[in-house]
Amino acid sequence: MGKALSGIKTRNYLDKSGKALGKIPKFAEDRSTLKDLYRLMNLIRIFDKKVVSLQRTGKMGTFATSLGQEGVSVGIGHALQKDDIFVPYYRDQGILYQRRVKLIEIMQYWGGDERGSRYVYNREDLPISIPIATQLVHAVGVAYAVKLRKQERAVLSTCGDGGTSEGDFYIALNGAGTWNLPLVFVINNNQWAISVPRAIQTKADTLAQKAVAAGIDSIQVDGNDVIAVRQVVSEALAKARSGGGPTLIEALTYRLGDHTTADDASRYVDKSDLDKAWALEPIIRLQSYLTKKRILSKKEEKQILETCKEEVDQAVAEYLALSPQPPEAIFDYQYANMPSALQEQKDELNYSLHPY
Ligand SMILES: Cc1ncc(C[n+]2csc(CCOP(=O)(O)OP(=O)(O)O)c2C)c(N)n1
Ligand SMILES: [Mg+2]
Repeated sequence: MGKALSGIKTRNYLDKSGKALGKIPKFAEDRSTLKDLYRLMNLIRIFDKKVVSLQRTGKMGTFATSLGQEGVSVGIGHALQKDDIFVPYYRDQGILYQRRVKLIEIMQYWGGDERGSRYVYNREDLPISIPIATQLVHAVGVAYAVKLRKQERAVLSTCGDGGTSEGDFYIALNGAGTWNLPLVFVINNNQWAISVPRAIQTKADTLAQKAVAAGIDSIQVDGNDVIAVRQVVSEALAKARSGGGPTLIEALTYRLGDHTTADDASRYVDKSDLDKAWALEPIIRLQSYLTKKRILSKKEEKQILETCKEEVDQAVAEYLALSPQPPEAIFDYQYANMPSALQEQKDELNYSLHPY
């Protein structure tokens, strides 16, 4: 590890056992909001598990779960306001869902059906980005447009810990700082970039401190404490909307599953590290708090899980009932006006599929 940089703060409200460390934020005094956060984290976990089963049975393409990181995506999604703009990476289903992107649309995307990125209820958020950190630069452009139009909106974009080693990450930070943009970056630091551990990803002691050179504010947050994520992101968004400029947030969490369905993490993740991380995961953390505070009864918890399961099952049934896209659809979504070279390839494919 390199030198620790003083002044980078870490925020949490719940300790490891789910006990409040002090005063909780105002929004978390509302019992139904807390139950909603609990419901959302469970919904995403159930959804992720189901999509993996679909992949294993040949009904889905490669998929990235957010197992263990639900506190990060659910906290962010809950903090965003309708008029804000979200520029995602590929492990953000907990945010997308709260942006009114339908579960079926998320499944269509991972199933190779490009129509999934044409969100029915939300046309301004950007589609999922797979090329690492490129979305951060797109977010700078979007935030620049928001600023030019003098709109009171914030833009939020996410990336992983590995993403912070990309040139695009530094370019985006520099642009956000230089132009004092209404932009919030959140790093989902799940401690792994496929099989590369955080410890050898960078010599920097924290990822948050990478903002210092760009002159922008940064903070770490306990990503397994959904209350803290919700609060820290809300504060950064409010600052962005009111002209206070950008923030970099490093959310500390752990990837409890494989990188994607194309990975087998048991080949490189130490079992005892994984066991330790399971003890800190965000759903149990909030559940302990809610139980201690008598906010959630066993009966309510059971009901919540059942409703989540029903919602996921229904979305999956709809997804499975869709007729598959024809092979030539792979040409259809890149350009508004298809270049002639691509048209030729499409014609060739059409001919080989339907020669007579
Ligand atoms: C520009 C680019 N290089 C390489 C890849 C291959 N790749 C996909 S995911 C990944 C690791 C990313 O790790 P991290 O940023 O920590 O995000 P996480 O998947 O852990 O959420 C890599 C190298 C890619 N998608 N894009
Ligand atoms: Mg990572």
